[in-house]
Amino acid sequence: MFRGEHLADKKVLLEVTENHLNTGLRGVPVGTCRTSYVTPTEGVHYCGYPISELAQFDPEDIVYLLFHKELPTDEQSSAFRQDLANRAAIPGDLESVLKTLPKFGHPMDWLSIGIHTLGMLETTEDWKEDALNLVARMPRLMGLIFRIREGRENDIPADDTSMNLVDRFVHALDFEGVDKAKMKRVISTYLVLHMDHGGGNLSTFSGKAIASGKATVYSSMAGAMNALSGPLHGRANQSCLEFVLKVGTSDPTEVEAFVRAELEAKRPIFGFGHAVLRAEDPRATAQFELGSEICPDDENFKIVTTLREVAPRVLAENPKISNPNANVDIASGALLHHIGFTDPTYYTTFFGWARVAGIGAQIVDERAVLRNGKGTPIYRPKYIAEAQTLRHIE
Ligand code: AMX
Repeated sequence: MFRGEHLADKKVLLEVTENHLNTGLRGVPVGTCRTSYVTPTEGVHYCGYPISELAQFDPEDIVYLLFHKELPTDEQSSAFRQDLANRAAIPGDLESVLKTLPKFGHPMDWLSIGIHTLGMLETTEDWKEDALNLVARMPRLMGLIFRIREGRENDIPADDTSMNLVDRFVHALDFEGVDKAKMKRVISTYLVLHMDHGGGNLSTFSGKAIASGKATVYSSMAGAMNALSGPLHGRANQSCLEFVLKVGTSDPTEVEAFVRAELEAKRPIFGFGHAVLRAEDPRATAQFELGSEICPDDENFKIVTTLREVAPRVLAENPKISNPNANVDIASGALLHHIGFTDPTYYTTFFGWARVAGIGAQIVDERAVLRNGKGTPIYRPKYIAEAQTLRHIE
């Protein structure tokens, strides 16, 4: 058993009533999750560790945690890094496929197609092998997506699989005139904070549902990325930076007037509120700490810092809003913008890159570990025929 496993929770039964129907399975228990859970005050925990304790770790060690349910020792950590390096080479011509895609398509569609392509190039029919191979190949795919979409298709640096995950992405990207050390730090933190978020969020659930029919890890993950691309799910981080750019000032009085006007116009205050959390998301806190260290004078970071002071106070005036505090998306866009990623349409791809680890680990658990290794059966929730439909059958 790993740290923080909630055996008691497993005994909670829910009597499903008519009120639960057509609510998107909201709150209906459907399974157990071995990688993470979310609490209202401390947010997400990976294998029992609150995310606030993990934010400084390297992504490789957190991938290890999600797959092995324990943090690695130094020895295990270096062996795992070597293992990822051994898996990292792209087994075929991914570049040519990406070069045929329409550049005006959304980057999330590129990500999904890129993952699908990786699956067409090689699958092993072993859940864990495929999940880890995909984790190891993501940095190159991400780098290629950026470069090819931007028209920098020539002179792409050769892959160096001995590099760590983030270095390999930055190497493929090869941006000029940016502070690469800062870039690596922001991306590394971003990945760790976004790797997993319980079992029932839409992309994770969709990925596991697809895998339950024994589609490959790659097909399941491509589907999960399609789910993540929705504006109500992962794409909220794109909307959040667009919102910050719209605020356009860090003056507290003007920000407050802006927030009130948005609420008056019935528009959401992006970066605030949460379905489960009832405090500031520790992932937001970690990103604010990082921003205060690396870019305190960045205009967008100043705006989000003012929003963090002003918006919760204004939102708290509405008793309907369960959590007026900052969520994970508030500061991530400002940080990514600061290190050179100025186009917010790319932001959800970083989210997707991170989630490949958590969703991959959960797919492995559901397919090869749960129910004494037998795995969960194919998903088949029950839908009840409406009276009108029944009349047609008669
Ligand atoms: N701005 C404006 N209205 C808000 C709000 C916000 N930041 N947060 C909550 N509300 C409103 C809801 O729209 C809802 O209104 P309704 O009763 O008219 O439908 C009411 O307050 C009660 O909502 P809730 O129970 O507090 O939250 P929820 O579970 O329904 O929604 C969320 C959660 C995140 C969708 C919502 O807070 C929101 O829209 N936030 C702004 C958008 C945003 O930042 N999205 C990123 C989410 C990050 C994440 O979860 N990963």
